[in-house]
Amino acid sequence: MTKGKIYQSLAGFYDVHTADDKVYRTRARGNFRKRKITPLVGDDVEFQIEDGDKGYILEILPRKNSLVRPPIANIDQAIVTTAATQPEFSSNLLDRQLIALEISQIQPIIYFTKTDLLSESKRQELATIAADYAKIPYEVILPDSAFSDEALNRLRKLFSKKENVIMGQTGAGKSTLLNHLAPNLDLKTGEISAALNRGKHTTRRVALLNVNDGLIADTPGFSSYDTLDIDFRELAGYFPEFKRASSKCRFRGCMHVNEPDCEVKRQVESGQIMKSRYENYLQLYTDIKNRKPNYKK
Ligand SMILES: Nc1nc2c(ncn2[C@@H]2O[C@H](COP(=O)(O)OP(=O)(O)O)[C@@H](O)[C@H]2O)c(=O)[nH]1
Ligand SMILES: [Mg+2]
Ligand SMILES: [Zn+2]
Repeated sequence: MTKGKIYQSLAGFYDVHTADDKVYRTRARGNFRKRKITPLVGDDVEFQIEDGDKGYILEILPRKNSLVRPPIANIDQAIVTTAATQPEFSSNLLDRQLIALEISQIQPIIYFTKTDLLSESKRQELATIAADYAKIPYEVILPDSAFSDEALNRLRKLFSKKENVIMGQTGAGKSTLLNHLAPNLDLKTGEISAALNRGKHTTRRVALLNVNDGLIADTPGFSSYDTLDIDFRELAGYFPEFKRASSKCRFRGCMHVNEPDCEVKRQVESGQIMKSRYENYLQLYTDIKNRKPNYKK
């Protein structure tokens, strides 16, 4: 039996890379399938070689974490590619991604794309938003000019030696960003209109790429969201700045909604906590609280 890591998944095949840099095209055959486990890109696996460069996966080694959207395992860090415009910046979309990452204990890096398309006043607005996210604190990269060397070098430094994933809405600029990081990748970009015309993603492919000493997964992007698989009472804990403030709320277990003497609400009033984050919190809180129980679990 041989050990390796899944670098790519496509149409039921998994490309497994071994430590000696060989690649095997495999299928899933192991016992794990009975446990309803599907191999994911990023999985460390044990597999059996067959016919030289083919094989089948027998075992999936324990995962550190995994994401549903994009489907990937054992991630340290995620670059949340966020369009400053085209599509319009949405704090709701950004916060949902940040929460999903907090739940999976993956470190987010917020990278703003398309900053070159902003008017000066819009740029100022975004700079304030970026500074507020940096205070939470999140790692935020707002390039002075699109794909400036400074921005790219900061990103390269942050993700070397780690397993990273690039995420974000379709058309946010994920593939373009990766091409700037490593021009030899030559990834296809601008597939958004074709994707929309056909009413589905152009590609379901998820692949790990070697970039500057780190691994990074390009992903197809998404047009909608999965509901967050958490209890509404947990939600505030995934907002680092709420969690910090909550020690000063009058009630232990304060949900920061209707309770009196709530420090989170106080900090929203004083501007220490972003109003948009609090509004997104309330919206998600209500959504999660009102949704029907999931009987599949
Ligand atoms: N002006 C401008 N266009 C960008 C930028 N980043 C991406 N684009 C364009 O936006 C479109 C979608 O980019 P793509 O990388 O395919 O997005 P993906 O779906 O997230 O992989 C393409 O036409 C890119 O050329 C940017 O920073 N500035
Ligand atoms: Mg792409
Ligand atoms: Zn509170």
